[in-house]
Amino acid sequence: MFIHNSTSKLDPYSVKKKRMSEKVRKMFYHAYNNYMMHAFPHDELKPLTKTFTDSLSELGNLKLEHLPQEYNGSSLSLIESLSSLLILGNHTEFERAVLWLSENLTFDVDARINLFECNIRVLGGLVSAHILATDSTNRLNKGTYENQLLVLAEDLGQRFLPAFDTPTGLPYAWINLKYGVIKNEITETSTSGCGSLILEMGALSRLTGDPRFENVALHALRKLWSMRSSLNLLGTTLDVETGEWIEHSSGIGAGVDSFYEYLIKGHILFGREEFWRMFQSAYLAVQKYFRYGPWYHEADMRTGKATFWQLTSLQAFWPGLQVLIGDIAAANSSHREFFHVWNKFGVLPERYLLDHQMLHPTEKYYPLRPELAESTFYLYQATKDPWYLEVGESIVDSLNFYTRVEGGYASIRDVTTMELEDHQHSFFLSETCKYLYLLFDDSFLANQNYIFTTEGHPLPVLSSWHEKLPEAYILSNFTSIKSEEQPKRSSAMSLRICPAAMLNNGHNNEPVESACHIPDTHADHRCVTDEDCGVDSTSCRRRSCSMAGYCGLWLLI
Ligand code: DMJ
Repeated sequence: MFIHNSTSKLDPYSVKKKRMSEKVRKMFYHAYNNYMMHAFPHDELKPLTKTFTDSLSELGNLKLEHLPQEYNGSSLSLIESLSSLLILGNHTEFERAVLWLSENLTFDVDARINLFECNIRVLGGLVSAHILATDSTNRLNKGTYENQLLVLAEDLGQRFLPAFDTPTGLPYAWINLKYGVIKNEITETSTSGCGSLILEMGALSRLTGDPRFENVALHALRKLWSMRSSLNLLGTTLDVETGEWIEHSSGIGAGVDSFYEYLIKGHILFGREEFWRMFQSAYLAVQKYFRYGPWYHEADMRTGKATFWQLTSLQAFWPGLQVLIGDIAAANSSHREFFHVWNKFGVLPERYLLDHQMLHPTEKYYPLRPELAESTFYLYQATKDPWYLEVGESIVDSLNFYTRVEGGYASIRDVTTMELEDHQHSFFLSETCKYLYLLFDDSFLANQNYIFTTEGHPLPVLSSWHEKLPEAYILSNFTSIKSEEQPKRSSAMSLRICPAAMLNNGHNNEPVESACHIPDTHADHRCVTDEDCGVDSTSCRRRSCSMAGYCGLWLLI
């Protein structure tokens, strides 16, 4: 995939991109400046009353019981904004924020936090910003940055470790930052809660040289994977002490979403074949048991029978994930359905009952979620189809029309009335604005391959972090010195898209299989069911099993 210079006269959309990226920049600063003015150093802004909420200790739906009087929050929205500030080119504010956090942030507080949320938002934010701060291209003032963010991240990572001290190695969902796991702690957690920690914890280990963070996250992930059913499906919630499933029904949305995301992104970041194998099986099972045309319903992990026919706002990240593995056709069709629902309501409702064609009676809200913007960004990167720019513009317009208020951006409580709620979630700064900006201006991605964590924090793909480099990576070596003739690639995804023309220009003109290839189970391509068949290397289309028992591209998607 070649980057299109947004200011180039050759790009017929350059004017629109410039106009839209400026619009999104203003959106970000409206949200950020209001947070800094009315809520900082607390966690999140309440844009209607211009006050604050210390939500980190409440994330995951439980209120903190032991919050000390003098607690001023964890500056969550500032941490979440760090990488966005750099992407927008605001080095001065980034540096100011880093210095403030270095001098003032402490995790030694009697606060019971949700491990998953704190991992993706705080640890991920700090680790990503540390890497960006130490990247020479970011021109930070020499001398002012002395790894302070990494010191904070390591301290936080160490406070996470007691959560993994369970008979199964699966971590508790909740931990007190000062005192560790509290007595009679809840033993229920979600699949994403214990199965999507590997990017942040792995990165922390690579940066500090302390293997414990990566080890505990890997151990938990392997344990979780061992609990899959014979259909390669997982449930949504489980008990960390017994290792038993509690909720057997699952889909690709809440409670499970980032589990799938971290398998493929873990593979890209760390080059572990093990993650790729898990991902292949898990992905095929999702496509087989959850997918219904462009929609994804939920199913029982034991039987594969459909349980709930619901579209949820969180599912909208799935097309973006499909872009990473080159399943563009499927990504495109699902994305179109999500956008259709967005258009119908003006934003994406949290839950829509597909079987009743109606909104869920209590989940009619839209908390400024990023997932549709995220998938739109990925699909535009993969296809350069200007239609995705139109989608992005429409998302930006809706956000400004319905959710912008004087004090920031407010969530929508009810998409049927567009009544607002007094909450600007931190992911609006780390994800929603970031993906919209990158859709229109991807210059940040020009010279480095990044993957984005589930909270939108960029982590560079480094060959030194790979345990073993698969051939396809070596042949398209992203660390090689670029000559004038060599096109710049825009991101880690470029290895994953199809058709993979670029990858076919290997040494001696020998054809190289595209990275999205999934081989058939049997080398002779014989099969009993579609599950025995993989994904075609040039078209990235799922093969299916013919009547005669051979894998092939028998059906059009
Ligand atoms: C974010 O915190 C992350 O994207 C997470 O994976 C899912 N929920 C929110 C955004 O909707």
